[in-house]
Amino acid sequence: MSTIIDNGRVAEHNAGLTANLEADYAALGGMLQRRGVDIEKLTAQAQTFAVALPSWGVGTGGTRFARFPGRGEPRNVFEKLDDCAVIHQLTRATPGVSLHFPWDKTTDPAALRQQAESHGLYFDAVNSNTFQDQQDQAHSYKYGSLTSQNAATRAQAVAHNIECIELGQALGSKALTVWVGDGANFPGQHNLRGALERYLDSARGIYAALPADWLMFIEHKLFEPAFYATTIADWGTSFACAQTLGDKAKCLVDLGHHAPNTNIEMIVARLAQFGKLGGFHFNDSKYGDDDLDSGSINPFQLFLVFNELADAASREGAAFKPAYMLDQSHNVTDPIESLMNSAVEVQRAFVQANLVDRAALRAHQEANDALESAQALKHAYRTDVSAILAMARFRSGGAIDPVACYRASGYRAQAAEARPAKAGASSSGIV
Ligand code: AOS
Ligand code: ZN
Ligand code: ZN
Ligand code: ZN
Repeated sequence: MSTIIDNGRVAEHNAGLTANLEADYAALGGMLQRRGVDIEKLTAQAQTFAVALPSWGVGTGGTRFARFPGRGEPRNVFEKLDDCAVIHQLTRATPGVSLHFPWDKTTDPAALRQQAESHGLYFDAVNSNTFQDQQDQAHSYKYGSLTSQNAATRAQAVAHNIECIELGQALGSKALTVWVGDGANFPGQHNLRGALERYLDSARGIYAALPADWLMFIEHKLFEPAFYATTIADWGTSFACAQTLGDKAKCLVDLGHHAPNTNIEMIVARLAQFGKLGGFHFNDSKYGDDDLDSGSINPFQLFLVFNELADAASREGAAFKPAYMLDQSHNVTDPIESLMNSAVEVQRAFVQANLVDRAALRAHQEANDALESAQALKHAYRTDVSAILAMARFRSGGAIDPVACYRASGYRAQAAEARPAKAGASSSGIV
């Protein structure tokens, strides 16, 4: 595997931290042993963990008010892939990259695939985009795409999704994520049922084009850009659509796409129970679709989501593998640093959930011992598993402290030199 940051530098970074890591790991291992837990098993599990990177996440995000570009932002999909490779090199937890079309469209998919493979990366679900108009597009999505009143607009949106599948096939992807912003800003603007009927009709056209081994993920979102009624606003609608379309259609849960105080882990449990949990867009939020770094606001919620995933995995075994992706917008941090930290936070929740003593929890539940049931979760959640995460990275060839290693590498400064900002450019296809 060709690495972007010199492996010698990573080794040098690790050498300075190995003694402390060994000591922390031994202390944690001893503590876990007294609880009947084998640290080595948890570390081996942590080494298998993977969460895909969003290609759009390596550029600085923005809001509708402004975008403040960072230095050395990637200007095309090949440069985005390089940044993703750095994140995976140091964290060893992000081998998948989720592309977004047409932003990441290339005339040379073979070269892109080759570049990915040379860095030990593969392509995860591809994302379609019918929430904005592209230059020279025949029909506007201003009033909707898959739900448009205009049959030609709907056909164009379906054709775009089918093109995404074809582009994804050339890259080795196995799933298409469809999020549409379609909806209404005013009561009465849409016939609520009619809009969903048109959505389903369009979605059937996309579904019919799925290769046998592909999945279609339906991503719901409560609101924005539609502020009165979003057509695919909640997991109920998403579930109904997935059921209607067929086995290859599943629901995607973006953690920021729910009403405040929604019990997201319960949605996860429901979707898993009925075989419709397709995957996740991980991020965090305080108010809405904030797209903040995973685990930065409500890490306990992230843990509870993984607790449900661990429960589902224990029931269903290897067949249960929802797609894990990050979907974040980085406005005030270096995106590479945010994505590294976020991947580690999601991995942390995964490890903590594996630490839950499920037999004890079940016994407390059966005895109606609410207090001890809650403590069984808290006990796992309060355990600082940082040494396990660092050891997993170290053993997999990554950095013990990814952010520190990245800062010491000077990668951002080199990128700033190699990728001079284009005057007047607002974004390189990154919103
Ligand atoms: C939009 O809010 C969704 O989270 C989508 O996943 C979207 O495609 C992604 O954020 C890229 O813009
Ligand atoms: Zn999303
Ligand atoms: Zn979102
Ligand atoms: Zn978003």
